Amino acid sequence: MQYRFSSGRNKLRRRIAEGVPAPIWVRPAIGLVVLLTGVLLAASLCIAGTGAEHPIPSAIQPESTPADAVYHLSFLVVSIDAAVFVVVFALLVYALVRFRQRSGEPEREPPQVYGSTQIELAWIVIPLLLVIILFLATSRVIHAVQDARKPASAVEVTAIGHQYWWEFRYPKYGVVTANELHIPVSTSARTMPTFLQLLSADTDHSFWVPQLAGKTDLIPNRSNEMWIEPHEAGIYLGQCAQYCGTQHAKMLLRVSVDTPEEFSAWISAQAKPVAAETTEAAGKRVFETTACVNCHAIQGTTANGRFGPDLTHLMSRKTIASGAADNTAENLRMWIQNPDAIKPGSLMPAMKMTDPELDALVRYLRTLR
Ligand code: HEC
Ligand SMILES: [Cu+2]
Repeated sequence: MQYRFSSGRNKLRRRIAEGVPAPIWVRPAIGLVVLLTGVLLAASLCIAGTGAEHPIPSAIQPESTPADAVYHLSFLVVSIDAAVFVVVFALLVYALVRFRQRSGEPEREPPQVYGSTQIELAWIVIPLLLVIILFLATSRVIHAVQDARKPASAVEVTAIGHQYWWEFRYPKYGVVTANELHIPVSTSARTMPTFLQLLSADTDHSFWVPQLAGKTDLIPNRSNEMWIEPHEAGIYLGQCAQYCGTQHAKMLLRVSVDTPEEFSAWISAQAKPVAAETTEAAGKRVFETTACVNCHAIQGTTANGRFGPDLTHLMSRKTIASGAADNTAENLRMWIQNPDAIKPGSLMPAMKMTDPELDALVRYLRTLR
């Protein structure tokens, strides 16, 4: 044999080369390293992207009342689970190391323990106590979230899930809008929670804005309720969390939490119909003489379709097609020419218009502020 290993570090390689099996800890150690790498990688993915520039909605950064209660509860559950994990694994490792078979020792069974009252009691009573703690903490949060009373100052919104977009109605104010929900911030000086009634026009959807609250489904022929009470003004992103068809993934939600002043300004602007006069009469004519009016409403015109989003204040929205594209002239044009170019499988048909018609139409839509 020509193997020449100098240092003790090469003991393992020499043993392998000589056909001596590797020590028994090698495989578990490799497994552990792989597992740890996986866990760290997953954790880094969760943390990455929470920067201000590309906000990824994160349930571990709650900014609203039901969401923070859920977060604190999950923190408690995870801490108890982690403590159990550490204790069980420490005992396991201790037993493995302390009572392992040593070379040279005769092979014999370790002493067997039967019917130890102490041990039996310990592993019945401790888990029982833990389960009772978890049960009480969970039911307290469920009660606080589900049985909250609606104060007189609450804002009421009806959210209706449609295949691939959201309709928001403010019955008290006579406002109908789509995809971008505006609600006021709620401070201790001025409590203004928002109570949502959740309905569906077609199939199951789920309203989920992780930083504001847990998920609640929108189910056909059923009315669900949820409420949110955000403490920080800002934009919160979310999305439909229940598979509802081809474009479920592009059924995004954008919640703008406004100061009370911004909110009332927004509401009164939304409640206004469009002006009767328009500088874009040609585009308006195209809109009113095409099937657009069967699916879309524009308050103050003859268009009163409800199958698609209300377009009265289209330009007050940052995005179109439920967050699928920014609300720019080019995207609007592309959308009307061929919605599938932005959102394949969306329920708006391509309208087959000529270029001049399209241009006029987009110019008209851009006046809907
Ligand atoms: C068969 C019904 C139907 C017709 C006809 C129709 N649309 Fe739509 N439209 C929809 C639906 C449904 C959506 C929502 C699509 C989505 O987000 O998945 C939509 C979305 C839109 C949007 C984006 C609105 C937003 O806030 O996201 C615009 C703009 C629009 N349509 C303009 C038009 C114009 C202009 C016409 C006529 C040339 C037209 N639509 C014809 C059903 C229709
Ligand atoms: Cu959906």
